[in-house]
Amino acid sequence: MSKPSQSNAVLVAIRTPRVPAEEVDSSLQELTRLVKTLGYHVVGRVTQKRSSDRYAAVLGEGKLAELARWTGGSGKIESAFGRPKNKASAKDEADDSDIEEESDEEADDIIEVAPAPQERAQIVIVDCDLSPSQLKNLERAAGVPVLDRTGVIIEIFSRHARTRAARLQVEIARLNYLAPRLRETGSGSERQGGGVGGKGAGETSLELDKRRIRDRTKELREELAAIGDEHQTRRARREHELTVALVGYTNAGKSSLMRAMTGSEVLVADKLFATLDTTIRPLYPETRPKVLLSDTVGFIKKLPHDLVASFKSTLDEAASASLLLFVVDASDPSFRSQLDVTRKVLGEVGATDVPSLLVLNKRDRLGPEELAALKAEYPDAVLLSTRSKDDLQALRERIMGYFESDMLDEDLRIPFTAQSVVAEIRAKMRVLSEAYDAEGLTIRVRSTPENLAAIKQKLARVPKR
Ligand SMILES: Nc1nc2c(ncn2[C@@H]2O[C@H](COP(=O)(O)OP(=O)(O)O)[C@@H](O)[C@H]2O)c(=O)[nH]1
Ligand SMILES: [Mg+2]
Repeated sequence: MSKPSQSNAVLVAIRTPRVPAEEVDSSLQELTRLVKTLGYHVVGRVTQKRSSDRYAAVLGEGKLAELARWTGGSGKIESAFGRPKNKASAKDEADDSDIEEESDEEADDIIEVAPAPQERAQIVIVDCDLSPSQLKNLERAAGVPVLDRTGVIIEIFSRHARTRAARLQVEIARLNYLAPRLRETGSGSERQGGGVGGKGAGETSLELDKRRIRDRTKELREELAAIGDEHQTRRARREHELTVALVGYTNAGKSSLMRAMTGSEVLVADKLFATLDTTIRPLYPETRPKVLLSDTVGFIKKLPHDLVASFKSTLDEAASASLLLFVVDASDPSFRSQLDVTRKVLGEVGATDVPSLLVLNKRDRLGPEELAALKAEYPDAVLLSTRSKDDLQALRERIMGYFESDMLDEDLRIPFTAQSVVAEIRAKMRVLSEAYDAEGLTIRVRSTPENLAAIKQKLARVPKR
């Protein structure tokens, strides 16, 4: 990686008594994957048991200091200018100390020494949603930007939004998220959160920023309404392309499948490149006709309600696909309910008429009995592991078989004057046989009806000698 120092993250999680430990872990695992998707390298984690995740400082004093060791911050909430804490946070701080003793006993991941400078994190990412003032406090203590779960998800959605409607939708969500988190920016780059009572020259500019956001949001909503249904145009654009969209929860194995089926291992090895790269790629080795695979943004557990609309619009890719692959982690006990949600949401985004195939992934994690039971339960599904070359080949054949069942075999008569058409035929159709004679070429092809019709139209326009 060229600039590792720009991309280290440290994660923060609070374990509250109400949430079972497994849930906190799986949520943190999911967050780790989301954060990697954004191109960050997770260098450390700071977790704490607390009675609530609503404390003004989020973490207790000891844990704040631990966090600061990762980021090089002060570990203190006071601003750099020594402004005393306002009353509200001082009171919270007092509450904190009650819990502090209990929580600091949990020594599972206390880091005694500061990490090496190259291991320092440039961002803190918190696995819960933070109020604007919590975010501000944590940024002060850490001395680096802080992103919460919703912030991470919005960022991922905005990278995955492709159509204009999807981009508008995500932009609206981003502004809604941003508006209450805006704060005064002092002179220079120093972020100076004006305390609760803080009034001053800056306030007008803050008000101005907020008004700009309101205006912009209104504009975006109007634009969104004006676009109406893009479905039709998307369909038209894709008509001649065969696309397969991978859909399912994060961690199901969509990206692994994508990599394995499109031969893009090299690119994915470095996440920074992978995220900049488009997520639509042709099957490799290439097929005739060409089949494109697209990786959608995964379904996320506990998706905040405000983000549901933007999440759905990032699924546009799937709604215009020729075939959907529902990918599930068959070793995850909750895959059936996840599959239900996936199907339901895809119906809601207008993908009801797209044919689909169920892919039960990670079969290497299951025993013979479980495998037999799954086969009986889902006789039409493809049971596979992305780590098995044979399984991947079988899936490839299944996909091609599906498309070919819709295809037509036909003899095309091509005069010598139409060589350019031959190149197009080879690119778009599967050539079954070819024979030359004195006037030209006869090619027997297997093709989608659309491609066949298009080529025949071209051939009809070719001047006869
Ligand atoms: N055991 C096993 N793990 C897999 C398999 N396919 C993917 N994984 C792992 O599952 C995790 C999630 O995979 P990923 O492709 O990133 O999932 P995505 O979130 O759906 O894109 C990764 O740690 C993969 O290495 C498989 O066939 N077997
Ligand atoms: Mg993925």
